[in-house]
Amino acid sequence: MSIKKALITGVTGQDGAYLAELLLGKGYEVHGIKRRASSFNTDRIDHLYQDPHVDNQRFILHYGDLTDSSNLISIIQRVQPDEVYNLAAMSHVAVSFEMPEYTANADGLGTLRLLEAIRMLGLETKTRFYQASTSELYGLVQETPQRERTPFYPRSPYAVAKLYAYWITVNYREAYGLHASNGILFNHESPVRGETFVTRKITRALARIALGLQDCVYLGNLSAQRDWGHARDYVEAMWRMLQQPQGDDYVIATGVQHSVRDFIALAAAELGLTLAFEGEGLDEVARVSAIAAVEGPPPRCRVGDVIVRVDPRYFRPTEVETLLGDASKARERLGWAPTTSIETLVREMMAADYSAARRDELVKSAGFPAYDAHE
Ligand code: NDP
Ligand code: GDR
Repeated sequence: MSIKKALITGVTGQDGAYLAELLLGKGYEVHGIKRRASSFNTDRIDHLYQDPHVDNQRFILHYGDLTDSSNLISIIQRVQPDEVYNLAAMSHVAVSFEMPEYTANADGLGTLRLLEAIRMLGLETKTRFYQASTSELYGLVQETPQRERTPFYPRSPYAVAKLYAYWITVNYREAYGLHASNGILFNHESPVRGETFVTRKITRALARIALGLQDCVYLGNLSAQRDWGHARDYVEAMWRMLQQPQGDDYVIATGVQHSVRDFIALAAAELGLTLAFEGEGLDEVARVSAIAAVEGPPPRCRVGDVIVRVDPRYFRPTEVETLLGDASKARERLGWAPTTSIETLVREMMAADYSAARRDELVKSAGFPAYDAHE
């Protein structure tokens, strides 16, 4: 039997890294598309790197971009993939308000370019297609919990671009018989989540605050509610969708909801900090109200310190206030269920960011300038 080939766009992102690892573990030959950048951008997949000079390489990277059709056609022609996972996107909701046209091009038309490449190359019956759709499609929610039939009401240029991508995927399935599926994934996180998404911003900042590397973190809407899962569980659902006899659309979620405020409290508790939230809106702060003994160096912050402040810079012109998914269809048809609770997710993220902060602390204490990236 010939070895299965998968092509992953967005392989350098959070989900791309977890999916590449999963597929390599299943024996696939995995091809990934990475963008040309002026500095290295493969941190998340460096552990999977295989020397191109040795035989039987099963992880192969190609330069490419979702805004460049000829490049996509050429890669798909060369690879002849059995499965394409379209994970590439300008994926930051807040940034999409600043770059709406680029977001539409990459996230909306980029999906069309891939589908057209598969069709033009005559691969409709060979190549299965996964589209990274999103709970952001529900936006101003029309029903709770959200399921596959819940009406969409996108609230950002990102979500509107993803709405086009969702429907063009459905259209190619219906028009050309393509095995194409939308995974409507609710928020999923991990230690390699991008540092400017709220969960990672919180775990990274609290670790640095606890070690005295920064004083406080500025955040936006603390009342937003999300259904947060672990990326490792969610890439398994992507793969399962493409193993079904037919393409279809599935909600992937945990069915449990927390606010940003709750997430901060859970992350702080991992460091032995209890927080009191005071005020509302722009005045809101979270103050350390108690410190418990935990393993590792004692936190440098003191009871009474304000460690979270609200900054309107992080408010969005139109916000998605609440999301909660119902993944019953995925459970029944794919046999999929999440395996990671939010407590375990927070613990894993906090542990990784705490050890990264300790490294930075050591570098600083040795007299070198400490690494400090800001949004
Ligand atoms: P990331 O932002 O971590 O990764 C996005 C990937 O897309 C990166 O590899 C990035 O490259 C690449 N990319 C961006 N623009 C282009 C472009 N024009 N051409 C080619 N590649 C590009 O996202 P996630 O891994 O978190 O998410 C994966 C997908 O799932 C995205 O489409 C996202 O919108 C969607 N999604 C994510 C959810 C989540 O909670 N994580 C939930 C629902 C959907 P580079 O590394 O160079 O920036
Ligand atoms: P989201 O994730 O917009 O749901 O999109 P993000 O973590 O950016 O925001 C979640 C909620 O937290 C609020 N928030 C902040 N967000 C950020 N980034 N920074 C802050 O300082 C901050 N303070 C409060 C936000 O307003 C929002 O309500 C993610 C992305 O991965 C998308 O690509 C994906 O489609 C969806 O999840 C499902």
